[in-house]
Amino acid sequence: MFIKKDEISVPKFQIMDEKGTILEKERFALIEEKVLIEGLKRILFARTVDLQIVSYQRQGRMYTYPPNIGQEAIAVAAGMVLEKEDWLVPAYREMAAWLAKGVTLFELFQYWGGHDQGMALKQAHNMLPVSIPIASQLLHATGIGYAIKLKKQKNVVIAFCGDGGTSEGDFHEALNFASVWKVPVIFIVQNNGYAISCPFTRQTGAQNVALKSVAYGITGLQVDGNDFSAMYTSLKEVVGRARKGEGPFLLEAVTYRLGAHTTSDDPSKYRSIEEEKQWQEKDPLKRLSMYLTKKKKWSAQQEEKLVQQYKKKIEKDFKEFESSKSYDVHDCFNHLYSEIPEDLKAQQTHYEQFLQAKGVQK
Ligand SMILES: Cc1ncc(C[n+]2csc(CCOP(=O)(O)OP(=O)(O)O)c2C)c(N)n1
Ligand SMILES: [Mg+2]
Repeated sequence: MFIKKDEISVPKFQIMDEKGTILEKERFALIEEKVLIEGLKRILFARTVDLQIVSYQRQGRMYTYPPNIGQEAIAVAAGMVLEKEDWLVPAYREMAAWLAKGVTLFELFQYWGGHDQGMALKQAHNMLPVSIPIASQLLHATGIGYAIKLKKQKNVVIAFCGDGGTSEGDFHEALNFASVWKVPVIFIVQNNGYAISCPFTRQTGAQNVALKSVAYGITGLQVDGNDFSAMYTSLKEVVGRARKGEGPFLLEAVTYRLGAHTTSDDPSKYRSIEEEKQWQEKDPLKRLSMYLTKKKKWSAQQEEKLVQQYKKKIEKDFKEFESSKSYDVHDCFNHLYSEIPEDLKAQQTHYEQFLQAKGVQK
């Protein structure tokens, strides 16, 4: 009489396992080697930028930042399948996809450096700004999908959120209407195991996120998000079907946040070193470089040389950011009220004093 929820199972799609062994030979053969090399280079670049930003933050040269380390294969694959006119609707932990859309390092530094101009997105085409309010962006993604359909365009939307985001009402509303309207939106949930300190087991009573697609009447899939080849292959197919008018898709990318939630978080308070070590073995960068090294298409020396090149570029752009005009402190307070209330005025004075004491104000 009842739906047997525990008997419905969702297989996790994987092509290359943690040791770099190919499990799905036919599918793997369809990926050109140059795509794998490009994927690895982009993961390496995103990783280098990520580590540098954390280091700048630790030196007091950057504000709070959410590290991407360990999750990069997902955003890299998304960035590689998106075409110019396609839309990217980001959360905040998929930097490689923003870079693919044309966000510059300078803008990235500006944004995480607290300057609103960083998300003016002067060069990135068809991308929404980063969304810090969890899952609110998904409604916009469905709306953009609706507009694309209305205009009879062939573009798609890729929208990101995290496992925590799936508990928001906005997630439900976005997926429900995406399904009803059959819009070309691919919802990628980066399930990195945690929403700050809340583990996935306490996020939902469901087995996983992918299964939720069934209830919405949406096609879904669970993918090993640390397997670049699986992410690339599945997204290619999923984007293709959305372009043909086959409606929305829910893709759960299973991964792990190897770093802290943000630079102000301490994960040792809520998870074990053993758990972190287990996931370090599944690192997407390690996996792909291991495979390509075995094939003699990659080497540790080449990787080190690239990291040095990337670091030079990052350092140059970061210095440019540091010597650029900092944001006007008053912009935090302006444009909220026509007449600024007394309590806000007091906050403003306090803030100015704080910045002066830190020697930040230019
Ligand atoms: C609407 C809303 N509620 C709460 C927060 C505070 N908050 C910031 S990040 C976060 C956890 C999000 O976790 P998840 O969706 O899994 O994304 P992750 O950070 O793991 O990438 C929360 C609760 C917020 N930014 N927005
Ligand atoms: Mg999460």
